[in-house]
Amino acid sequence: MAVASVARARARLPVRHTVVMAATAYAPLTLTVRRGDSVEWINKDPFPHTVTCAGVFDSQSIAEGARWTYRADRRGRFAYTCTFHPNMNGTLVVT
Ligand SMILES: [Cu+2]
Repeated sequence: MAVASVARARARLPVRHTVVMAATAYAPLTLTVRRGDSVEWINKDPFPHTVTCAGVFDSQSIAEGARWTYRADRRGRFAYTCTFHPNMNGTLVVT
């Protein structure tokens, strides 16, 4: 009983992180999260963007003012891009 209580107390609740898309850039450029966390991208530009890591995640088009959330269930270092703006790049690190 006592051991189970300690384990529960040490369990970490998932965290929700935010990446802003503005001026055709992701901020922060690199975000490190723990597996199980969520990341929400918010588009503050007046045109659409995507959050795309081939074979891992793809938001499809995120309209002006819209948001997209990814639950980071897979560990690794994921370079992603916007399919509309190939020089718009970011990295999600899931530990
Ligand atoms: Cu874009």
